[in-house]
Amino acid sequence: MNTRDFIAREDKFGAHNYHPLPVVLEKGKGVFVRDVEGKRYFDFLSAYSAVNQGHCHPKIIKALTGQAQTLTLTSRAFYTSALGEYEEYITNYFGYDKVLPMNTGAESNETALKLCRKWAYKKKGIPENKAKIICCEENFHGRTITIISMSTDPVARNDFGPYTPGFKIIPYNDLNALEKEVKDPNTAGFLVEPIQGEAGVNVPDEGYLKRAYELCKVNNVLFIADEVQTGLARTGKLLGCDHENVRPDILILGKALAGGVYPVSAVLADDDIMLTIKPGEHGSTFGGNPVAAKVAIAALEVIKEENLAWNADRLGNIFRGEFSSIKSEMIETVRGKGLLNAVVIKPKKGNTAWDVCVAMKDNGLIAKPTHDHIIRFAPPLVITEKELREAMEIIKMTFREFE
Ligand code: IF1
Repeated sequence: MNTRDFIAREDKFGAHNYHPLPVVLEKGKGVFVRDVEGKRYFDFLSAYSAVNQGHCHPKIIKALTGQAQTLTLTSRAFYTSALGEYEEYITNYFGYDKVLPMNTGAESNETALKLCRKWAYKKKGIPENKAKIICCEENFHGRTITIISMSTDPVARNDFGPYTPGFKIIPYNDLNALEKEVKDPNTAGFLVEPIQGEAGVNVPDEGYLKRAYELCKVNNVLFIADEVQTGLARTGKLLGCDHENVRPDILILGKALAGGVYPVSAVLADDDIMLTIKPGEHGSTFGGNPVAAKVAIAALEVIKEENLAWNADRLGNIFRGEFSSIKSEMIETVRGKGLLNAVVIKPKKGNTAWDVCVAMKDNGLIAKPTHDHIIRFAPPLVITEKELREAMEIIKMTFREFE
């Protein structure tokens, strides 16, 4: 079977809810992936930041296979020797009293919303069913019905109604709008991405997160950070919120929490919030299973042992510096933090961001466009300076081809 056959098979038997770049991947190691024809690529998507630690990281794979041969799943009907170890590790790592383990980013966002509402009724004293959660235009928090009820993206949202009520959508990076809404006594929380990923790596103004946090504090509103994409060293610090020394009341993690080998997500909070949820009120069959627990510990260890935040910060600066030196009419702007970057593309002679991505693929580097005109560049954080410079040559060569 060749590339075309593999694509035709997915097309025939799989739902058409994605439009992938025409490359069929078979293997991955570190910053590289290989396709079914044996061609090697720099991976500049990193599974949307889930493989920050690099593909098939030996330490994480060891944790996975070791636990897979020992005990995989018990449900939360029983205690396990692995879960407590993980809970202790991750709460110390991020400095929270408690963790609630889930599997996907969407589930952990749902968990945070439920937790916020529970706190609103049990602690803040908001009247039954009146709690309101503020979210931002162009957010991306996942794909459940409740989460798309917060979405302003017609593609994510249209024809999936009726929608869940209880949200107030305000513009991102707008403190005046936030100030007005947090004052409503029925406002329970503010859910925000420290940098908006899917929106095209929207970096807010300096001071936005800090001031937003203060507005929440003063008005007894929970500051909830969706760090599913920005967390775990991606932006050059352990958390996106660390850039402004903000400690979220509720912290949502996913993706790289398992280094891309397993779906693991988590919600962290202190007792005052977390203990408002009582036994039976929330959970999941797989959340906190022994494999997830061991894999997440390994994935978090790798982030520290290999100084991934430091590497992302340093190489991100080199990346944006090099990019600004590319002379191409197609490049409108480059923006980002650490190794979460995006380039805004101005179409030229009918060539779009998609065409640039296809050409980069042919030249040995894969990345994916978002919103037609933006390309995200987010390699695994284990990338070395030498590899980054090599990748930059591929990117530069590709843009030259369109001149
Ligand atoms: C897809 C985007 C990235 C996320 C934030 C929660 C979730 C995500 C900040 C949900 C997920 C993914 C989902 C993936 C594409 C991808 C994505 F383009 F859609 F926006 F990364 F940029 N919060 N983002 O970014 O996590 O439930 O998927 O584990 O194909 O939908 P999930």
